[in-house]
Amino acid sequence: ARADYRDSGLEFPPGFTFGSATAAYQVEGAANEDGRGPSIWDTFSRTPGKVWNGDTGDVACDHYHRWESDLDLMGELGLGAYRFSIAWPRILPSGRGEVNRRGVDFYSRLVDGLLERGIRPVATLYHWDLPQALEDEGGWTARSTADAFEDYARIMGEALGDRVHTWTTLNEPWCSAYLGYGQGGHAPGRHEPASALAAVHHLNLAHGRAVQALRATSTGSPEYSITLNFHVLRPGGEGAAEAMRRADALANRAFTHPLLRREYPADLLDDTKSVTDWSFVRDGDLATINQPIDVLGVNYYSTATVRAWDGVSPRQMNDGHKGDAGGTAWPGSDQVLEFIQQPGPYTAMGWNIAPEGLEELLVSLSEQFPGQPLMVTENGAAFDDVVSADGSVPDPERLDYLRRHLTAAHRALQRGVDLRGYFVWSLLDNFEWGYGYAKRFGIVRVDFDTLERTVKDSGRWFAELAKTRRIPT
Ligand code: GBH
Repeated sequence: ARADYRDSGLEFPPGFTFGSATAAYQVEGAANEDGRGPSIWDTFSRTPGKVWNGDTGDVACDHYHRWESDLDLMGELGLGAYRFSIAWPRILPSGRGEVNRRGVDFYSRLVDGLLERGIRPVATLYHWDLPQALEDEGGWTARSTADAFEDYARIMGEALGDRVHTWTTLNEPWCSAYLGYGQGGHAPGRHEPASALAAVHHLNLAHGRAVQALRATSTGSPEYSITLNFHVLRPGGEGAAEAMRRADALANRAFTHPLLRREYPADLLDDTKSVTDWSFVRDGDLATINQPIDVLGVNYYSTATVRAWDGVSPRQMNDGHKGDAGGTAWPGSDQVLEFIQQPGPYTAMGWNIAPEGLEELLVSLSEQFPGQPLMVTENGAAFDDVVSADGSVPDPERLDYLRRHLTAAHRALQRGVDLRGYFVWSLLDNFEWGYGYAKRFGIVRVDFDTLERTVKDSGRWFAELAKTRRIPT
């Protein structure tokens, strides 16, 4: 096998899903329309200094109005599935209570539009846009947020559970907990290590409650899933083995073990005992969290290099628009961990390009959790695209990134991993959280002045792959 992962001609099995992914706040816009309530990302992005250039999701890609032509585009690209998220504040403007029918109707039309085009709807209930009213009551540090999420899941199961192909409860609860409540680079922007760990548990609990509620209400036969972002760790110097164990506990096993093994790892509880006593975990919670899932969603972008940080006081991590990679300390443990810059090459995010990390991650997960089907629910790269004189968008670096990671996914398949599909992040250039519109991940370019869409070379390449199931030459 070639060491650079630049293979072509490799064939994926029949039934392997090729799709694209987006998230509500990143693409929809229409922030104040049809009864949508405010979310923590509206508040955060409107707070000066939090997001690059003061960008917000007020308009984003205007997908809320352009959804039909966006679905046409996906149809033209021959994509088999679309992973989108539902904005909780469109359904329940105050997080709980009265349902906003216009919000429900939008997603109902979207799902029908997908099915009409032969594209499977993969719906995520929570991709970070918590209703602000719930944050005002404590957000994910409060157990009541998991109660509200269960009600929201029941409403969505009743509304769409006859048609959705795959339900995903949460996207990357690691980000919600640690970036939202610990590091503060994501909404709601809090810097409280103990709160981050309470958030980890309440997100896990919310997942379990939501699976139960969706199962009770969905009349079709949807699959159930959660999407996690994993840290594929590399040693960064002295004391790195211990730092890697701690980082693996905090970042990976804090989610996989309650979800799939009905336990919090003993070393995690011990490592964090000076931060919290974990008294927010109540009798019965682990059984609730440990619902069988049909597929585990895996988001992968790069590896992470970690070492112990021996500073005297917890260092402030980077602010959001400078990102979460490189030289950052990570609260939430009684030993501060430091993530350091990795060897390149890098994407425009400063994240290192390491396709072998994806193969390693998929193999490792299938060894740790035998029999658990996996799905790559996000993989992709930001680069500074240049539009040609003829209007086309050649993006050879993104195309190369995708080719190498799809080769890695194929190698994992050949090593026996039960991998069901691959979703590219993202269909469209969109609101890249703390980076605003400065970073472009799309296989389709969006001109943020005219909102015009242009399929990039990587998009045509991905369409060819989806059509032939072979990595194009
Ligand atoms: C995903 O987050 C999101 O789901 C999606 O909304 C977003 O647009 C997309 O990715 C692109 O950012 O400390 O060096 O290991 C990914 C967030 C990025 C968080 C990598 C952890 C680790 C960098 N993850 N980061 S490092």
